[in-house]
Amino acid sequence: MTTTSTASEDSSRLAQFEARIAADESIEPKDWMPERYRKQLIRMMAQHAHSEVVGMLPEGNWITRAPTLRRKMVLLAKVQDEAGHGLYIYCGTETLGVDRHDLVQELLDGKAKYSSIFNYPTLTWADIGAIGWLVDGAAIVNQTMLAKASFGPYARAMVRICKEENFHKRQGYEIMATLARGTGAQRAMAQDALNRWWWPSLMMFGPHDKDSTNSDELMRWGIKRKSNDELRQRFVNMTIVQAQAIDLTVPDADLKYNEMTGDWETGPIDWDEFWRVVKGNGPCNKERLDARRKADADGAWVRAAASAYVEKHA
Ligand code: FAQ
Repeated sequence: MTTTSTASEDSSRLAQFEARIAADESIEPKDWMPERYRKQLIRMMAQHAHSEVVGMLPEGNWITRAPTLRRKMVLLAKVQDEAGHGLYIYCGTETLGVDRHDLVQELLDGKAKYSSIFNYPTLTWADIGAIGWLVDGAAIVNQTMLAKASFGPYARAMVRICKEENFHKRQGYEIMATLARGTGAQRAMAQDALNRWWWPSLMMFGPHDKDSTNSDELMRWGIKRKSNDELRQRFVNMTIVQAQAIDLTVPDADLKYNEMTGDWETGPIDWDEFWRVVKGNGPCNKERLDARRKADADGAWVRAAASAYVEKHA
């Protein structure tokens, strides 16, 4: 009897919830939500927060080697921004009833996913340009849509994050444009960085729609507004023109323009490589997790001191 009334109560709440989604209302932390909606948001937001934090490592590697003081200041500011993005999103997950320390522990234990892109090495200064241009560029395309996500705290974090990502993208493109019109060696360095970051950037958008296990549910609940392939195509169309403008060539012999659709069509993406990286076997997965574990251990005394201070003044 109790079970039946709970089930019917839940189905009426679910109907109300879905009506709110259909009316494009923002869902806020204290509102009723299906458990699956909450779980999906925690999964996706935690992966996103981890990506921002792990994403500091490839670029952080170049702060001491930036070629000028101006470049160093810009890069330092950018890397700090990424830390801030991680913090906003971890805060957002806590509105869903989880503790960020548990999420971070899952990352340190190697159980949580983060974006595949951050498992590639930054070999030259041009890689810093390529990351800003391509990786932040891809992040903007993806996150501009997430700024319209149905969950209020996530959507609002995205609005602020996208503003900063725009600055990141511009500084990266400016580095690439400067190198591309520099000496022969600088130009070759820019082209080499584009060659190495192009395909991993396309993989950031996730598997093709037919292989995306979460998309249907996320789109039904207004968390994702566009599919992985739609966003990837939007990014390709924007970026090819930007590469042409600075006379760099995208490393894809099959790339062609489709007059009918107005889309640049790419050759096949190497999904074996993608899954290898996602499963922990990319070029830098071990190095990235080791760096996070070391940072966590080195920061233990700060956390202990902060908690002791809070307890003393409670
Ligand atoms: N890497 O069913 P779908 C940034 C997993 S932030 C690793 O299609 P979904 C800023 C996926 O989790 C970059 N794993 O998944 C920055 C799922 O596994 P699960 C991060 C991936 O969620 C710039 C499985 O594959 N941005 O760059 C990846 O519907 C510079 C099946 O996939 C976000 O996190 C991948 N690339 O769509 C920072 C944005 N793709 O969990 C520093 C928010 C898929 O079922 C420096 N997230 N997987 O075990 C999203 O928009 C979505 O989660 C997608 C994936 C589009 C990433």
